[in-house]
Amino acid sequence: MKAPLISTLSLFVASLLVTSSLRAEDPRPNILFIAIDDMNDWTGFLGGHPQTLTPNLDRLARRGVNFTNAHCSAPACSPSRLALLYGVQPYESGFYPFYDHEQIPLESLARYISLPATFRRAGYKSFGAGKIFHGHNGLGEDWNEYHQPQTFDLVYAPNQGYQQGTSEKMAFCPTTNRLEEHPDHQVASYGIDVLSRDHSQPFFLAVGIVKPHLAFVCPQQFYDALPDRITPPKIREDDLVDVPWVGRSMVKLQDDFRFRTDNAWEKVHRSYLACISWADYNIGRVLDALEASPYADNTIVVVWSDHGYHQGEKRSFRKFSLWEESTRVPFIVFDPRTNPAVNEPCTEAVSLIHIYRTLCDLSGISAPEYVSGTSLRAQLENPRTALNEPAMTTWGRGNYSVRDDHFRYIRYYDGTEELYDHRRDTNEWRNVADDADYAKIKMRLAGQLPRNEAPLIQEGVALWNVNDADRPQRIKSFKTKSWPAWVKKMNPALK
Ligand SMILES: [Ca+2]
Ligand SMILES: [Ca+2]
Repeated sequence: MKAPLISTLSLFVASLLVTSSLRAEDPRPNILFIAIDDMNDWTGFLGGHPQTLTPNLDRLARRGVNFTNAHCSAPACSPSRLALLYGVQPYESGFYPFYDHEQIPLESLARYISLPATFRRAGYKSFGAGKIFHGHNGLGEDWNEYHQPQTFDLVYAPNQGYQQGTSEKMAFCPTTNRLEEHPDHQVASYGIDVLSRDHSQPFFLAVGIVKPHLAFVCPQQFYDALPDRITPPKIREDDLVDVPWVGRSMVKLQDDFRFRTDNAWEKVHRSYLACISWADYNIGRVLDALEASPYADNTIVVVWSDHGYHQGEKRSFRKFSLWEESTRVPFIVFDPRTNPAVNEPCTEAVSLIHIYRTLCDLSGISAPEYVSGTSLRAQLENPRTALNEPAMTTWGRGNYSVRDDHFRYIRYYDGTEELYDHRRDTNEWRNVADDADYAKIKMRLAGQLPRNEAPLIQEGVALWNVNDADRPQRIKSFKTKSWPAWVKKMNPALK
């Protein structure tokens, strides 16, 4: 009986040796990939709102490189995430509008390899939880392990905040549930669990946080931490008069109308800030777990939001536009193995399309050849390093925004344009596209527009509010080039 025991023991010891020698032979960094849904620049590290409370993300931004001029590839969950996770711009793939994932023909996706799948093929173990892809949990190859949070009915605190009728989605108020019953808490707990395990291979851990996405609801304590009065964003009443009709058609005037009629904007802003703090709290739990783990010195952390959010600017709510509020996003990369040459943010215009190549480069993995973007390794080593390509955002075929360090140029499918000079006009109030002084700048930026446009992948699926070259007939106000009566009544400054 003794011999088998000894051989079992020696096998066990041998396997331990193999495990540790494997680890010694594979010094590649782990990846902690944190996706946030609908978070704009109302964070401490981007300075978009004076009362926001994001201590955990602020600390990460100080330790890593804070990209303060980062932009999404598309201003909606589905096309933004498809671009980032497959490394392909909407005008290259045809994934322009808001597709629910299962509606995309499989053969279209099969042309590409997702970021987690690329890491898996390279010998990483991939773990995912919460919202990473839009509307699905990833295909067979994406994850070794995927965690879907348990669903609890969230109970809204009675007579607090604001709710539009009985809409569960258009709710802006505290919840009374235990913290553990919220999906983001469970998703963060799963991330903490993965970080507490013993890993014999490098890992790619994706944590998908859903707040501050609608409904703007979260635990009471995050409301209590905010001041009594919430500072509103700066809004110019007549901001839309110099915006072309395609741009006007993207504005969510209906939401603004309801919030103003119901005197609800302050409650909306308060709830958005509370949900941002709640997201920060859950991300902080994961970051603390990483710091306390044996992986702290060899794990790259990347945090990004899929797009920004209008909170009344240009009379709009939500995303779905090509302006700064919709395209600008939080984006932080912390590589504990690198000491940046200067301890300051990177102000270069960067696109989230660069994440794919950056993470592959930092991990010594070859990105698939088709993948767009550029590795940001040089900017991580020295945030002052220039990046000579603008950040492109696409919203429907034919509508593009080109953002560089000082300007935003927008061209819609009908040839109409906007140009904003961020050196003087960070709110994008004054469209100078027709100003002769800017002719050369405009020509330079227009020269960056994509030369080819992939056809739309599939017609007849969920398309959301896209007014584009494929469906110019969709927006009535665009056809008639006049505002409906209710808009004129509500917004006399627009005429
Ligand atoms: Ca989103
Ligand atoms: Ca304007």
